[in-house]
Order: sequence, then C-alpha cells, then structure tokens
Amino acid sequence: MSIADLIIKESKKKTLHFSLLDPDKQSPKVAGELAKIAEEAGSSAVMVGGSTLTSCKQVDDTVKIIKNNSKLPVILFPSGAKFLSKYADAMFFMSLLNSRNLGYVIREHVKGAKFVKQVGLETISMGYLIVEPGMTAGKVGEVDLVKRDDIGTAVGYALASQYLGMKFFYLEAGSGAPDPVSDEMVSAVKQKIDIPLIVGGGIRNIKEARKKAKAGADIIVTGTTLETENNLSVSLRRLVEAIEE
Ligand code: 1GP
Repeated sequence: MSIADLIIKESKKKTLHFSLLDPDKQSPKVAGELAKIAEEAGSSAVMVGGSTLTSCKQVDDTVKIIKNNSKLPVILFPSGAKFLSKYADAMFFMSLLNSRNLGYVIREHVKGAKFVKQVGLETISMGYLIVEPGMTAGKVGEVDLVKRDDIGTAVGYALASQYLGMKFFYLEAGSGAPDPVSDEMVSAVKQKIDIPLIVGGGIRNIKEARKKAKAGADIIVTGTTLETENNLSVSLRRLVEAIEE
C-alpha cells in the first residue's frame, strides 16, 4: 500500500499527528533523536522541510538519520526542487496556491520532476494554502495571505484543490504563528471537501491541538514544539492521545 493510501486509511479512524522537522533548525543527530521520540509518542509520520534551507545535503543527512532512528515514514515537505532527497519515503508534491511566484505554484515542480521519477519517490499531491500571519513561509513564499476571517476564500481554495485532483489539502498559519488558523475556518473547509485536511502552524499545546481535531482536522502538524518542549516525550504523547480521542 502506498504511504498516501495508508495515511488516508488511518485518518478515517482517528485524527493523526505528523511531526515536522526542519533540517535548518537542528543537527541531523538531534533530528534523529526527535524522530525517535515522535515515534514513541505515537506520531504517524515525519515531515522534513523548511523555508530557509540552503543545501540538499542538509536534507539528505537529516532524512538518513531519521530513517536509521525510527520506522516512521519520512515525507518531504519541500520548498523547492533543490531540496529533494532520494532517501525519503515520499514527498508532498505540493502547490503553494496563493503564492504570487509561479515557482512555488508549478515551476519548481517542473524542475524537480525528472529527479523524482529517476529515484522513484512516491508523490503525494497537496494543495497548500497559507493563512495570516503566514510567518517566514508566507514571506519566503511571496504569498497573498488569506485573511484569518476570510473563510469563503479558504473554502474556495480547498474545493479547487480537490477538483484539481489533489489528494490532500493543507491549511497553514506559518511555523511559529502566535495563533493557528481559526476553528471556524477548519470546520468550514472540512465540511466542504472530501479529501483529508491537514492543519498546522502555531499549534503549541494540547488544548489547541484538540480544538483543531474537534473542528475537523484529519492531520495535525507540529514543528516548533518539537524543538522547544522540555519534556517532549510526555507532552507529545499527551497531545497525540488528545487528538485521537
Ligand atoms: C509549519 O505548520 C507547520 O509548516 C508547523 O508549525 O512550527 O508552528 O508547529 P509550528
């Protein structure tokens, strides 16, 4: 079974948690240790990516160590064609739908496609939408941010993603956002689409994670908490349990 199909199947049973590791934020060794903790806590996959990467080697080194340290699927979350790794299990073949820069919408994909074919990476198509405040991803991605209360526009992008054949839709507030996307936006999008809804950006505690799960998120992504929590193994396990309920 492909990783995408496995995720879709599992997400029908419970809300899943994905751990995001940015190779620019810690050494590969630390990333490997964090992946092990994430696996033990019940996270379902490790996403690897970030907006400020500088080399493909950074991604390769991080992915290799994560693969050595855990059995979780490693899914690339790439910001460009230069940051792909043959060592990953799959990649989000994602289009940053509200970018003004066509590179993030489709042209980087064209540049990377031959490499993807050559190494046989599983591609998981995903519509990616950045909502205020957007943080670094919003700036680097040259995004026309969707306003926090503009639910109609978010629903339009989500439906357009589904109609274009995307397998997943990701509502993103930006890594480290002071507030995640609103529960109202999550709920309205979830009610309209049939593909799994991923929500991330600014989810830093159990209460917020549970609210997003209740609002309809199928998958919750956290990144910053992995880097900052003192007692990560306990707090992440609690968060995963809270969204599964
Ligand atoms: C970024 O949504 C993810 O793409 C993670 O955000 O770092 O705020 O958890 P945080």
